[in-house]
Amino acid sequence: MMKYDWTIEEIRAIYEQSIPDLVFAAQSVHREYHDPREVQGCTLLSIKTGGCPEDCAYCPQSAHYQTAVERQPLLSVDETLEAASRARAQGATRFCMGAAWRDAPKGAEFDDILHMVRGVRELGLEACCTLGMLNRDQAEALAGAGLTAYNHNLDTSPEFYGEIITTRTYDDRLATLDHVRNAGITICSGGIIGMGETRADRFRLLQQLANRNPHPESVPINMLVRVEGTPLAGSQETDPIEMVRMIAVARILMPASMVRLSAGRLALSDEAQALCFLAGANSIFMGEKLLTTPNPDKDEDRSLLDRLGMHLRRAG
Ligand code: SAM
Ligand code: DTB
Ligand code: SF4
Repeated sequence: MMKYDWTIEEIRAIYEQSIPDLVFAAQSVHREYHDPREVQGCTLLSIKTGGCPEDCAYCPQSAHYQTAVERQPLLSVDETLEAASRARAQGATRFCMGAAWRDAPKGAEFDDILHMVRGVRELGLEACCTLGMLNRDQAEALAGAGLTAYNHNLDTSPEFYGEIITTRTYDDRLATLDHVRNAGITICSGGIIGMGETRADRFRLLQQLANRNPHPESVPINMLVRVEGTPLAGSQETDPIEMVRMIAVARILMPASMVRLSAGRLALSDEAQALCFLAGANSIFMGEKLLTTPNPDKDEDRSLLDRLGMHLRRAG
């Protein structure tokens, strides 16, 4: 049942159940809407890397922090489409292009992005971009090029947001999501756990996502990747069980959405990842790199899915 008026008390009650009860509830919902053996493979490519003017405390690409990330200007359309072909050959059905921008550019660079989107669609892949803030015209142009989805994470609760990012507001984020929705592009929006937030912040993030009507079609749940040089480098390790809870609750609140087990998989055992799939995760990023940080390689993922009797969603 679709519901868009979740209260914090309802979310808390779901989140704080025992793991057997929570995972059972999530798996039951999952089976009503999805094939429990199937996972979507998405491939990420950083098309513009580093030097970002925003100060997101988790991010190795912010120009505010000294990290090992090397800056790279926008890739060419050809380089990007070659990477998309390789992703398709590896079994990905969605190709996600990420850029370290505060907002999407205008002019020649934006035209390149539109070409990339058209090219990715022509390969028969879903195309997703994450380029920072968009205005209405940019969202409409991306829709015209055939963009499937736009990723723009809310990251955390409105209350905790200012502790993590000071160069933009939660309302800026919501405004871009509205432009994306109004242009007819599907929304990919989720968050990060392990940044020092409380459970109450997680409930509020889940509430913000689940009370959007329609729900975001895809919900990435990231576990903080602690990167040397960022303010959050010394954060405490995240308990993988909290990741399972986040995924399960996202699945229950947004039954038809794709829930993506996103950044942080290298810090999860095979067994923890299996629990995440049981809890309703049905999408992963494939390939040895996310945007700038490492990710399990495709052979490891194939072998894990094999051992679990699961498989990647086939194209088409
Ligand atoms: N600049 C654009 C933006 O912020 O929307 C797009 C790229 S940005 C890197 C995309 C998302 O990556 C962020 O919203 C954040 O949720 C996630 N992310 C960045 N660094 C991360 C980290 N160290 N650990 C986990 N997730 C991270
Ligand atoms: C999302 O939620 N996670 C991805 C994607 N959307 C763009 C990005 C994760 C980035 C992790 C840090 C890095 O590799 O730079
Ligand atoms: Fe820039 Fe995005 Fe990183 Fe924030 S998360 S610093 S906006 S690249």
